[in-house]
Amino acid sequence: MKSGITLLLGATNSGKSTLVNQIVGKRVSMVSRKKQSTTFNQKAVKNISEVEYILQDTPGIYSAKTKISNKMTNTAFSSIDEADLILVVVDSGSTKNSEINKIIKTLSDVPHRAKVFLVLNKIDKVNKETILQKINDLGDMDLFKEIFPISALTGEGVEEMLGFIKKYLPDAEKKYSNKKTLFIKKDVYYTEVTREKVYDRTHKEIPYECSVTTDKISNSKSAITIHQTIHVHRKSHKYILVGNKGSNLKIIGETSRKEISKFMNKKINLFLFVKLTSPNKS
Ligand SMILES: Nc1nc2c(ncn2[C@@H]2O[C@H](COP(=O)(O)OP(=O)(O)OP(=O)(O)O)[C@@H](O)[C@H]2O)c(=O)[nH]1
Ligand SMILES: [Mg+2]
Repeated sequence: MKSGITLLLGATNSGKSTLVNQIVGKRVSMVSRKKQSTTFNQKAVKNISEVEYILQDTPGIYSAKTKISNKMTNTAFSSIDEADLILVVVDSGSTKNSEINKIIKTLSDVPHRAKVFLVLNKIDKVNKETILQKINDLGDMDLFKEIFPISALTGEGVEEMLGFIKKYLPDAEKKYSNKKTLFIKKDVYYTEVTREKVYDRTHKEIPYECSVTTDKISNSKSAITIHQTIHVHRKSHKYILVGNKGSNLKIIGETSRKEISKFMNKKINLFLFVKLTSPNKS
């Protein structure tokens, strides 16, 4: 039996959470076309024959220095010393290398025992020349044991990658039961799902300025009833979030409810409230 932690590091939007979901085969990590969708280091687990892959998703790394970016970057880097393997995930179509340079620098400065691999993601949307160029740009570094061109979205190359990296995982007993895929508390998971739907249905600054809380959960035999509040700080945001005759809020609630229901395999009653609060209260 092999078992170990694989840490995913990369710039925001490079596709780390999509890759975790693709491997686990379930939506356990929040994915968004917007930046900063993952905000904490989240574990998920996948068993394939005699191998237990414990995947650790992280927030995107930022080269820019703002308060929030620093916080996210520090969170992501905080798990480096626990990792057996590290996958550095790069968007093959992106020409920006400042984040990956920051990761490379950190990995050479911070002591760790992990083997490091380069994952060139999103190969479904770039041509071969672009991929080769990227390999040329990043591939000759001593740091990476191997380079995997993959598409986290379509799954291309993912199985081969897992097959290859398993030999670098330590021989160890299984740590988690086969049933366990979710490593966060249920209320955090419910909050994350709704937050993702708010991201999808709003634009510009709103997603970053509002927050979601799960206030009450009650379980019965047939259903789980969840009460949540979306906290906004401006009247105009509340107006946009709720939408014409509540239409936007309705879609947010419905998509969130359906996803939670699919995951929990149970009927979900979801009550969503929108509350105008001052920024430091929510
Ligand atoms: N075409 C294509 N799109 C992808 C692929 N992987 C991820 N995406 C898209 O890229 C966007 C960002 O994906 P995420 O998985 O949220 O990226 P992330 O690295 O987790 O981002 P943060 O959590 O903000 O750090 C989403 O719109 C995904 O659908 C891929 O292989 N191909
Ligand atoms: Mg993410």
